[in-house]
Amino acid sequence: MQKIVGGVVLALVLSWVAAAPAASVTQTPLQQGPHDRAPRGAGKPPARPAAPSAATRQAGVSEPVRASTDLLLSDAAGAQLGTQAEPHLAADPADPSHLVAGWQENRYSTGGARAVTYGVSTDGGRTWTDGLLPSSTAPSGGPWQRATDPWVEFGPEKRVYFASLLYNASNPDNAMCVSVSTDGGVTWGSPEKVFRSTNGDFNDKEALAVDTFPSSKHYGNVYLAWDINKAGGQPFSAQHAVIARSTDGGQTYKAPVVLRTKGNNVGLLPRVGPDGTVYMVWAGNKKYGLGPEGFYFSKSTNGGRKWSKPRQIVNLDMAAVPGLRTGEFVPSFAVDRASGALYVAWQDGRWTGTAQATLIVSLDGGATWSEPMRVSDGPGDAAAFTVSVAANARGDVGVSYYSLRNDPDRDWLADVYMQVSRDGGLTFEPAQRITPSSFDVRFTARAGNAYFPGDYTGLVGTSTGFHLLWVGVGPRPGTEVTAQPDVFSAPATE
Ligand SMILES: [Ca+2]
Ligand SMILES: [Ca+2]
Ligand SMILES: [Ca+2]
Repeated sequence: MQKIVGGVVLALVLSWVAAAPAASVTQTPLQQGPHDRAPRGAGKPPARPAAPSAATRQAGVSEPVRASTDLLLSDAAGAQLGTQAEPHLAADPADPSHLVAGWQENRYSTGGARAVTYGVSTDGGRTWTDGLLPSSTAPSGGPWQRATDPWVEFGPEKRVYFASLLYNASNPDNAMCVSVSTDGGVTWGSPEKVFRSTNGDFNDKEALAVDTFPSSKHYGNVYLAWDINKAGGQPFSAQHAVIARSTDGGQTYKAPVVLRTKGNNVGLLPRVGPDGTVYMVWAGNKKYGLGPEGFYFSKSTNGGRKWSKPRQIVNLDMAAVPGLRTGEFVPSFAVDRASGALYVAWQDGRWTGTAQATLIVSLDGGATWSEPMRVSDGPGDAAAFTVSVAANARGDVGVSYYSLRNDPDRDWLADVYMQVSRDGGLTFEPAQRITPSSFDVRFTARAGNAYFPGDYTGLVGTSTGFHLLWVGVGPRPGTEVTAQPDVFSAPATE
């Protein structure tokens, strides 16, 4: 049931680019299923489950803080008012209480958002300030119609990089862009166009990494990776994996290096190891048009100029979640800054037929990988989805995910959970519930026919613990809109 075959997988792949300006892009519905039925109590919030029992929450878990403030509540451009989606999070390696976030603001159901927003906290996530990323889309004084795929990372000395996909819905113009802040995320420059396409190619799903290791020969290098959906097919003909680098703090970027042209390639995620090696993990397959078969791996030991031949490191038993668009074919990838251990986590259907958080580990720079292990410890029929992994300064490994385990029907009531390993991913402590009460995912934004918290969430390691950033639905006292998605933040420590 959960295993998706053939054409539906293709539709899911294309759903990432369904809002591409190419007129020939067809919005193919996701699986028909329970999401088509009317929400319970349509038009008003569904009945919420009883308040969580204290027993389900553990010491050391703080009350979540709302990080987003609905910057575009009077927006009249047809986007979904008050919706935030797809949050990402970075912590300054030199001061992990300094957090910078990015998310989508007012999501369009047809793809992308009205704007992307940055959030800054200098007190470990207790308080946040948010603002529209300047000069990007119209609401922030920029030329673009839509923004999406926010990705933030710290560089050295309070530099922060915010990557986004900026594009137009009315013409084929789209670009991979990176904005730079030199004051820790308080103010931002205009987005630098790393790579732009106007010929029908569609650039998508970027992620960024920065070398923040002073002893590395490539200290300060910025690496931006993404896929290019090539024009000329039905609607595309290929999906190339590429990586561009900047050696001048994001002022200019070299022409991208092509990692792989064969098959599909999506979800590219670069990470830098303590010796300056750049590692890349992404989802791919052998033949373009088929669904993702596994995760691919490549690395560069000379600052991103040359890359090892991509190879598959693990197979993927893709597990979608009915009615939701989740991170079902997006790997999360973390490097331990001290040991250099590599961690890749995702949702996989191999354990129970339903998505479960899954991890593989490499202790030798990606030469060999552990067998997959199941991390999520909820009931086998409750999906654990949109998984994130991070390592902290103590060498602990954290894995976070949304879970439907508190919904007796296993369909709409979600919580965020966190699991920690103290032994490098060999064993995990029982899941900690991060959300104090379940939220109904049907109040998140719509992407096509699916509810959409985002293709990923935020998770970072701090000095002794972790910090999470996710999209949930919380109480909104004093506003007319009582149920809508917001970005929430919480620490999880020992
Ligand atoms: Ca909101
Ligand atoms: Ca996305
Ligand atoms: Ca995208």
